[in-house]
Amino acid sequence: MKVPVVCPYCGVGCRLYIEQTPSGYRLDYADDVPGIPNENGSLCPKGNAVLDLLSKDRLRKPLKAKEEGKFVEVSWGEAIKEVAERLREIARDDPNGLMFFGSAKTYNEPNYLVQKLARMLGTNNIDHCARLCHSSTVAGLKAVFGAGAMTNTYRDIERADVIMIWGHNYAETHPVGFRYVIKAKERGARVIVVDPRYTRTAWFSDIFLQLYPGTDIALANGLMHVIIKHGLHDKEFVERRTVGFQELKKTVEKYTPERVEEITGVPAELIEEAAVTFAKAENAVVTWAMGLTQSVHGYDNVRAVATLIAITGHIGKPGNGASPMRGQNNVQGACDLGVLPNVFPGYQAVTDEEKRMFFEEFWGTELSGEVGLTTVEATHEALKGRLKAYYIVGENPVISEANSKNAVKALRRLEFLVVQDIFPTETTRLADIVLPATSMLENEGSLTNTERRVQWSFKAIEPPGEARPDWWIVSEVGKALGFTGSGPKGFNYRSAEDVLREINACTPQYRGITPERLKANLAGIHWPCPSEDHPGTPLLYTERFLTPDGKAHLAAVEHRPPAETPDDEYPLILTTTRYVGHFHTLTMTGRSELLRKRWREPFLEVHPGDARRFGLEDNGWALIETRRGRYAARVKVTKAVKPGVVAIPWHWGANVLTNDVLDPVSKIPDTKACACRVKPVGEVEARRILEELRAEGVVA
Ligand SMILES: Nc1nc2c(c(=O)[nH]1)N[C@H]1C(S)=C(S)[C@@H](COP(=O)(O)OP(=O)(O)OC[C@H]3O[C@@H](n4cnc5c(=O)[nH]c(N)nc54)[C@H](O)[C@@H]3O)O[C@H]1N2
Ligand SMILES: Nc1nc2c(c(=O)[nH]1)N[C@H]1C(S)=C(S)[C@@H](COP(=O)(O)OP(=O)(O)OC[C@H]3O[C@@H](n4cnc5c(=O)[nH]c(N)nc54)[C@H](O)[C@@H]3O)O[C@H]1N2
Ligand code: SF4
Ligand SMILES: [Mo]
Repeated sequence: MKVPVVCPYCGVGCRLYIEQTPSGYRLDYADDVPGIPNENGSLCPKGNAVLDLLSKDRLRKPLKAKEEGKFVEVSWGEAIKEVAERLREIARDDPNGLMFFGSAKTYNEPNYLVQKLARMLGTNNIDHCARLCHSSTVAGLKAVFGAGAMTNTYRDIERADVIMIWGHNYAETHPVGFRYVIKAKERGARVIVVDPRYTRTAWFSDIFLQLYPGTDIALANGLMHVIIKHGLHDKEFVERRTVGFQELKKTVEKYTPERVEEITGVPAELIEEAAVTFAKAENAVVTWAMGLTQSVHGYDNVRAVATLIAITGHIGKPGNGASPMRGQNNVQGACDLGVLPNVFPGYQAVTDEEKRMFFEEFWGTELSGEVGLTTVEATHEALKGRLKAYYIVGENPVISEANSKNAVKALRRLEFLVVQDIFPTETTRLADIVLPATSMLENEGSLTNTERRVQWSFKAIEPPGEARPDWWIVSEVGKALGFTGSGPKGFNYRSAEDVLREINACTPQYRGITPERLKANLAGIHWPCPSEDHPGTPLLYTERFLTPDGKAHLAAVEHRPPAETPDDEYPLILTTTRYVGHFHTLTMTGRSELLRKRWREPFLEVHPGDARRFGLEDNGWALIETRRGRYAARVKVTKAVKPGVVAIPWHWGANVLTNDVLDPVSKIPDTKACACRVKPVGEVEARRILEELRAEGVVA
């Protein structure tokens, strides 16, 4: 029997089938399900390698540390009891001594349960990797449009006449979704790419705006300057559906193409051409990702781009929209279900008395109205000794957090660390208790892709050893903590379906998205879906925005330099990127022999002029240093990067270099621009440096 699952990697949310045969599990393409993002069945290299997750070194039994990194196997009963006792002890003293991490790598149901557990224990200290990712989108879009999600679907991208791709290496990071860009191009659509690197996505561009990292606001303002100067904004839309135009006009007046060229390095004529092309398009979509969001100005970056979309009226109708491409396969769902320090499920603010009273009644306990800590703030607090314990579900901050040496120090300072994962990782190594979870292919549940499409994924594979579903583990901890009330007042669940029914009852956007409906419809349902007879909402804002007055709030924001700019000591800008064949911290793709062979190691991309200046040779080794650390990598001399900029994929541990300075609103760290210096180093020395970092436990 072919079992339908959803790919456990990225936010495109491709479907595939897994079939058990006498010779083992087999992957098959879901080319017979109309309406899904990969209708023709296609998958990318990671999707094609999902069966490698059955790798032999999976976590199979709960583990208890004797000393750092040395574990003994324990029973589930013993592990759960210990976790509950330690959490209870700390919570009794001060619930805000605890920090919880949900996971964009597991289903909606366990995510709902982790935040419920944190909140029932009395703290809103709960967050997840969205903080390092699209937190500036969530905050920035909320300010402009009233809500933080993608406004349209992939089909709208296919229908667009102009697609602007901003700080998003779409072809490598959402490869199957990129098919919609190619289809649009085949129809004659024009593609504008904004990136400091000539990426695989830029190969497909008609207009390429190669800006310096961290200068996005200047560019967006320059585009708006040209549009307003030529009167190409959508006057009727601006009048009827937005507020703040006069102030915006005044602010962008200063951003002449010539001045913007000076700041961004993008030729003035190209700024003119891009602005006119975008504004004149009948239908246009802007997609964006980490190049825009991971900045100390991330919140303002997103507001500037959202404002550009609003003044041209490219929103709220088919073939148009604001498309932040969500990264992890269920990061949208984890945000929707309140794995954030400021909101309950459904983005209901913890500071809103009425919402809090609803959840107090629903869960039957008193709740905190104080906004909790975000991920990187938690690191800073833990370093000061103000946090006592972390419960981490499905994250690997030792490799993924900016300035990772700090993250490791913080984890080592804790009194108690529990990590729930499917593989041993650099983070489980520091844990007191490790809880073995089943992979998403080995249990069932709902998850939400970047288009707000909620899909059900079925259990296709038998889990290894004693690994258990994430929802089961969290509910066992909940019960052991004494939350044994009936219904929503406790953690007595028999299945993921039970949990989804509780989500239906307290999350307005998911009210009509029941397990029965999802199981019967493999293409899923787009939230908001307010009732069981509602078809779901693929396109947002057709009539009004979700701001209190229903209008888009245009943002007039000024360009400011990045947190760190090059100087004599650190003369280059370092940015961090991804490869199509690897996922994040390599815990999953690193176990696929095929992917590992094809994408063997990270390459530092350096412009030929900079290579000459700093004595680097193609395929030789470089030592890269920043104010936070040093790292070694092979060199790729290429004109793909702008002079003055070097780029490296972070999968293997480049976060020893990056800057953990935060955007003041969204609290995202600036992982896309910091100052660095480079020099040649011999292979033996390079490998020694990497070995040293590995021994410290900060690189993969
Ligand atoms: N293969 C693969 N796919 C993935 C992932 C993965 O790890 N591997 N991760 C998933 C996740 S969680 C996410 S969030 C997405 C991320 O998807 P993307 O955001 O597309 O990935 P990145 O390569 O991190 O960054 C995108 C681009 O930003 C550019 N950039 C750097 N600095 C700037 C800047 O200052 N301004 C602008 N405009 N651009 C800049 C970089 O050159 C890079 O090409 O991918 C998802 N898909
Ligand atoms: N320098 C730099 N740093 C970055 C970025 C960047 O562009 N540059 N990007 C940032 C972004 S966008 C993101 S999203 C973060 C990602 O940061 P993380 O979320 O920390 O990275 P992952 O490697 O995806 O970690 C997910 C963990 O979940 C585990 N896992 C997988 N499936 C399951 C499951 O079903 N259950 C459980 N319990 N565990 C599971 C995996 O083995 C893995 O250890 O990194 C951020 N860090
Ligand atoms: S595009 Fe994303 S969801 Fe689709 S197969 Fe690749 S990793 Fe999986
Ligand atoms: Mo992400």
